[in-house]
Amino acid sequence: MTADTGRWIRNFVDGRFIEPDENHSFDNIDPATGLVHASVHEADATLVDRAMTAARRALGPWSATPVRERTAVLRRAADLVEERFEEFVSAESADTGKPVSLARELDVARAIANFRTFADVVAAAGQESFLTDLPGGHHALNYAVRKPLGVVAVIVPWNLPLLLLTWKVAPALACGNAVVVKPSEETPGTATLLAEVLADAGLPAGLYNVVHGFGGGSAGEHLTTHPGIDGVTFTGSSATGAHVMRTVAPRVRPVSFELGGKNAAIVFDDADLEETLTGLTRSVFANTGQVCLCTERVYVQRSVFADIADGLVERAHTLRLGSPLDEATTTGPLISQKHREKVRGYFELAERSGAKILTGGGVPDMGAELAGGSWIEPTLWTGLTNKDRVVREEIFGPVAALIPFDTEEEAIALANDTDYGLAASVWTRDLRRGHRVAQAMNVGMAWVNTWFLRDLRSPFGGVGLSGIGREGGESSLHFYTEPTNVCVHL
Ligand code: NAD
Ligand code: 6OD
Repeated sequence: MTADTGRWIRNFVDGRFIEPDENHSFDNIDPATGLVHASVHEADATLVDRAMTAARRALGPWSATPVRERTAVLRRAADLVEERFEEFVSAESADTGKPVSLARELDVARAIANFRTFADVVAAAGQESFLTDLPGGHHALNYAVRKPLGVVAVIVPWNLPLLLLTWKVAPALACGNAVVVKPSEETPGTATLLAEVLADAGLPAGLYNVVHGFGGGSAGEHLTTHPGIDGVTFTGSSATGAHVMRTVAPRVRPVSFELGGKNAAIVFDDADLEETLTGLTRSVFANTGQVCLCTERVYVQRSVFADIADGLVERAHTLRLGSPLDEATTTGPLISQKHREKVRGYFELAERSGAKILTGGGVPDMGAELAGGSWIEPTLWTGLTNKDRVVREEIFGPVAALIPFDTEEEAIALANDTDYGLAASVWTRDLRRGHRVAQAMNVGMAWVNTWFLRDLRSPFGGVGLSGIGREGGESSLHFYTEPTNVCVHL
């Protein structure tokens, strides 16, 4: 089974790739060069409907398939991604512009881990049961039977395309669901390659369908307005999440939303300087700041403010922007020119708000070959406060504002002063304080002396504008299944 016809990235419906239509296509741009590297077939409403029909048909037999057989397919898929590792790395890097080293270490490695972990989690899952005491020495047995949610719409963004897709598809399939996935229009490649892998792993036709396109008026809207969806799992911006929620509200479907963030780091004066600077550098600049968990607000205790600011600037200068194919490159471009314009808008706003630019603030000269790419300089500011829009709104680029604080209470108040609530990190050698402050963070995930260290069995998600619900481990089991409680009078 192969997806690659050279120029075309095709839709995958009911176990086969669909012949592309020249009149319904869009360009796939390499963010590092600005050059078109493929054409993508845009799915229309009819094709989305075919995908939904195929998924519905495949659902019954799959949900009745023993769990060990379903999870065996996931394990084979993990093995096949491993066999085709470099192909996935190239496809992910070409779509996103991220360095191949990062795609290897993060995206493709995590796709494999997602399949294996959720195979383990679902294979080991039990069910809730309660022995209920009744008057007169009688009892009742309550037990909950978990059934698949059904046909699940999976909508993902462009920043970690394969990681986020497999994070949803693996548990959904293991739990006995069928999926129709809509990758981001910017990054259609690896979702399409995954169709080959899942078919080769023995996944029956109709259980994994890929429809390409945009949001409104395109595949995203066709999918979310389809009457056949039983649930939606969505990762993307808060604004789109809210829109999708309104779309599915009349049909009262379950949603899982992993949305934007404006994440804080709190650095206390007793923190290990080297460890903190290494962690902060990753958390601000990883994937060119395009990770929902990235830190854009760094609160630093006043006595170490200068050390942290100087150290971060020094480390920002060691980042190596360059061709994603160069093994020495640490930092790729932003995803698109459109996104770069948004980030540059915040650069201007920061200056108008009186920010002092410690480093960056512009567009780098990348030489003729990369001149058409959406490159941006890693940027650090001081002189801003929580009142400034730059400190309140998600920018989603390699940027952070450094803000001083004096007391623990002040740091907690500053970090929690946001409409978002995805992630935070706390840097201190005082572990009691680390636990205390991490627990006080109004977020879904808080780290102490580290960042983006993930155990896939732990709950992941956000509060406020950062989302609804949790996925990961048992939380995924809960989202991708519906319990029927059976009460037996013994
Ligand atoms: P986006 O919201 O623009 O798009 C996300 C997906 O939704 C894309 O596939 C897009 O085509 C689709 N979409 C857009 N409009 C739609 C509509 N009307 N109906 C159905 N689908 C629609 O987000 P993006 O720019 O691709 O990604 C960046 C955002 O994602 C950032 O805000 C980032 O914080 C967030 N994000 C969050 C997490 C998390 O786990 N919380 C992870 C990654 C990214
Ligand atoms: O690590 C994960 O499971 C996850 N969902 C990461 C999301 C990162 C956002 O860009």
